[in-house]
Amino acid sequence: MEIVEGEIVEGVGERLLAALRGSSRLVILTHNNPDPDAFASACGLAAVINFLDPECRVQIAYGGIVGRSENRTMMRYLPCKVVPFSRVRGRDKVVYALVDTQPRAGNNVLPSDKTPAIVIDHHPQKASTRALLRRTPFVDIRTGYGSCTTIVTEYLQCLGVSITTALATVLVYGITSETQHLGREASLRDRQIYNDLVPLVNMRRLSQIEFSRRPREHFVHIREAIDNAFVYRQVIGSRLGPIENPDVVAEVADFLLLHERMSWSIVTAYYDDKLIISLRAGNPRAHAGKVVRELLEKLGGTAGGHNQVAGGQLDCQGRSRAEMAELDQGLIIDFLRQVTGVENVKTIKPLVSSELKDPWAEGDE
Ligand SMILES: [Mn+2]
Repeated sequence: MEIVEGEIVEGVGERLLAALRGSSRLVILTHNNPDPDAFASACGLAAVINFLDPECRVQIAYGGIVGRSENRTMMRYLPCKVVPFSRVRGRDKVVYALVDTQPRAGNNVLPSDKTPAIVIDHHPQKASTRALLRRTPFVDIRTGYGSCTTIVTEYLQCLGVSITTALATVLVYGITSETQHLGREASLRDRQIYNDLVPLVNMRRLSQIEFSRRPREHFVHIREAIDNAFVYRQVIGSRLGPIENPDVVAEVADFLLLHERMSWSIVTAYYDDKLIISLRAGNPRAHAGKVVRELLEKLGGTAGGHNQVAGGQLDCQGRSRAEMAELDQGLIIDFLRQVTGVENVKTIKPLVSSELKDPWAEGDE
């Protein structure tokens, strides 16, 4: 059953239970390299399911890794255990829920032969996911919401599930981190739910998560990102080349957009045989999701996102370093053309370094 945007979540308990069809095990999958919104949504949904059916064993799992310091700290404080999907046993005997992602979106590890029981998300639907969603018993996608956490918190409230301090703290971090403290892509509902949750939060813990301490490598990554940073008109970007921590891409994209004169940031990197891209826009009506889809889908990649935050990936298995360098550079030029309207893009300048180096140069990892 599909819930129409803005509809009150009445009857959500019955509908979720019906979707589970009496199954004794539910695996809640987040998107790969989960962010705070994904973790918080998963924990909220786990609390909902535990409340509705205490007999059902709920596990939260993710693909990829958790690299960002804030997210690693958050993970330590989650009210539920979260494991890499590789650690989930009996994958054929469980039912699946997806949060903050959708089947076939290209950013989750839902086995390709599975139809999920539950999909809860705030990203726009893609043509490739539509057929599977029609067969999914419970679908709640609300693109007008700034965070997926807000949707799940509505379920908790609607069902009268008691929200512990630990849960409230991660829910609030899910919302604030996703919306930059309600300043980016947040709706009235995000704000109302945030206001309801704040009195329950352990503020000291919230602060510990947001201002988490970082390892030395973090500073190395930041230095490299700045060394490689370029500007062209109102666009700032950085090509990171091969990396070991995919979370760096989104983090650097956010960081570069702090530049006072820039309205777009783009960051590319290579991880796990994929070229990954993160886009950020300062304008709330920038259609970053559409821009990144146009950029990647013609090359066979997957992409998505909202107005100000978007990303995508392109499978690059078997390509040589030289081919990768060309592809990476080509994507940046294509993007610059699209958002600046300049047909013949040249004189891309370094942000601070004396000259831009090639992140794909041999022996430079
Ligand atoms: Mn989200």
